[in-house]
Amino acid sequence: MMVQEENKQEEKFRKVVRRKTVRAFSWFFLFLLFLFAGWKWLVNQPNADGLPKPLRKILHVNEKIFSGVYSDSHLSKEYPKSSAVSDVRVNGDVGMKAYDTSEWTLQVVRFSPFTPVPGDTFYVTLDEIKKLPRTEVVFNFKCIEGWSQVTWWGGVKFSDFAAHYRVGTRDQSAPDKEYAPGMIAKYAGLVTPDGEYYVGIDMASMLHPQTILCYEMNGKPLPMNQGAPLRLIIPVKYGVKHIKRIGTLFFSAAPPPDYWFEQGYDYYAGL
Ligand SMILES: Nc1nc2c(c(=O)[nH]1)N[C@H]1C(S)=C(S)[C@@H](COP(=O)(O)O)O[C@H]1N2
Ligand SMILES: [Mo]
Repeated sequence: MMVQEENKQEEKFRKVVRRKTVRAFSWFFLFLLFLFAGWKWLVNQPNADGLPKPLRKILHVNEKIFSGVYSDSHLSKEYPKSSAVSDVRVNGDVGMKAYDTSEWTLQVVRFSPFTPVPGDTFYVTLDEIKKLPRTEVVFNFKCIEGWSQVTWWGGVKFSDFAAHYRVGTRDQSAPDKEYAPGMIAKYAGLVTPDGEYYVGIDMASMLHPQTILCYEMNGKPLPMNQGAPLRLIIPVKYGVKHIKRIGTLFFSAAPPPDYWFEQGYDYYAGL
């Protein structure tokens, strides 16, 4: 009698366990199905600049939030020179094939919203750039691959360069005053001499006081593999925007082509 009762209880218990197990697995299976359907949906969405539209939208929202939170005057933390590393990492060699820097001049194309006019394109030598006020920045250089290092750079503030050559600014005395008022560049585009690497950057970030056209590293001339003779250092952005070996600088109202953006990365790449 006792044994029978126990068996019954056990049978009942087994049933409950079985039912619960089946139910749990069914939910789990449904969950997997849901994940799979969601993923299918996502990858089948129309693409926007190399990413499924919903993902691109998230990046746009990110950009809105962060460009609002950080004003143009927000400064990146600076460090003493003594904390800068001496063995600066070399990362990325697109557009960095063998090159004779003695041939180099910076090609600058002024923003011309209408048909180009004579004088839109001009060339600046390294000596001319070095005559502009020299500045330095020591900051934590961050790459989207997940590494960072405190590095020390020297050059001219882009804002000083822009004011001197009257490019990409609101200067009313600029020779391009025949351009319609309000039609100022929204972006700068920078390209390596061979056209292989290129970035597009919003003017607010370009004119930021820590953004420099850089020709020195650790107090010495910029090494070849770090972008000699001239690279961009822009602490408010991730490493991808710090283009090495600038050949051409131009300005535009629309976002210029951007190497890593075309691979699906965030255009803004702000910090
Ligand atoms: N011309 C050129 N500039 C470039 C790259 C590149 O591949 N080619 N890589 C970028 C990336 S992803 C990073 S993190 C930094 C690295 O700069 P470094 O080599 O001085 O560390 O350069 C940026 N500038
Ligand atoms: Mo990077």
